[in-house]
Amino acid sequence: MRINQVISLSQFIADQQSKHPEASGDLSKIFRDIKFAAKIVNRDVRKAGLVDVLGAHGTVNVQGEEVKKLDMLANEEFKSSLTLGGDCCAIISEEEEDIHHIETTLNVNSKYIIAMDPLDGSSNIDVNASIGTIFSVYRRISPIGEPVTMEDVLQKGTNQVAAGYIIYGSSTMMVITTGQGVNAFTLDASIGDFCLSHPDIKIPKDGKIYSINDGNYDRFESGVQQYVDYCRNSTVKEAYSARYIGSMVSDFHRNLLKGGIFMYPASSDAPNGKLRLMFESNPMAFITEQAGGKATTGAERILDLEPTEIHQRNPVFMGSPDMVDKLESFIKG
Ligand code: AHM
Ligand code: MG
Repeated sequence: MRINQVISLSQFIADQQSKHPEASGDLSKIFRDIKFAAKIVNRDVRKAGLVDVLGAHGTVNVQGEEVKKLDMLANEEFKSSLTLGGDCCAIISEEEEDIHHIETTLNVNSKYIIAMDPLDGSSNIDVNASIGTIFSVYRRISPIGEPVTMEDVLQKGTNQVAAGYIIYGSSTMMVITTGQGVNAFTLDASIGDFCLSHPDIKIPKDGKIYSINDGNYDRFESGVQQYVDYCRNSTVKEAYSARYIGSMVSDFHRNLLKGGIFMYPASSDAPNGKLRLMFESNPMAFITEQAGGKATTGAERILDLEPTEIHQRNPVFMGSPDMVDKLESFIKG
């Protein structure tokens, strides 16, 4: 009998680390903890309609947005798993105003910092559409054992050691990069593990999908409006399709696999756009570039942005390189 070879996420990370004899193995442990939390969040998302976890939590997060119960649960679950694992010394989260220091003896002597959006696309929770978790892993700059500083958590995207997202969709999938390409692992519920399903993902060089909140069109700068006009009015039959669900992980994931551009531009009422550099832009930009795509604010490469505050926002254009080039040519006039 022939048995198909199944590569689990843990096996894959271990194999990658074995190519670097100097690696301590701590990054594998970070993925172990993220994987564990992802499985718990996945369980909660799957039964969200059955138990009382849907709907607003009744508080607002640090950006003044309503916090849903599932956001809170996901935040706690990732924090808990990363704390118990002992290999993460601090977390910054879209749901936390400040640095979350982890002060157990094990954690203070660890070197990794996590930036995360524990449940992105929260407006989709109540309507049963796909949502996701986004994360980045950074190595601290200050000496191990000392209190984690702002400089440790506010690092440029180019400093990411790893990044990824988990999409809770028709299946649950984790898409990751450690700077050696992009790979995706689908959760096989029957064995309870993430298995390599999409090795070495490359985004198509060009695409047909543009994803943008068209309702904001009147408030975009003219270059962005012109690009949207270009996509809408292309004379080539069926040249472009608009696809936008309002859940970054879902919109991004579709474009990564099929080719396309995801856009969340600045608008006259939101001069830096909506998406957060540390929690959404940087991890997705790292994945985009590792898959052969481009990620820009329209003026500069996202991964080169110098962060100045935990919750800062920036305009986002990312996806197939030819589409991003075209968009930039409109912005530059
Ligand atoms: P959230 O982190 O509060 O869920 O907001 C981020 C989400 C993204 O997933 C998505 O791309 C964007 O907000 C959609 O915003 P809009 O509804 O303004 O189009
Ligand atoms: Mg978010």
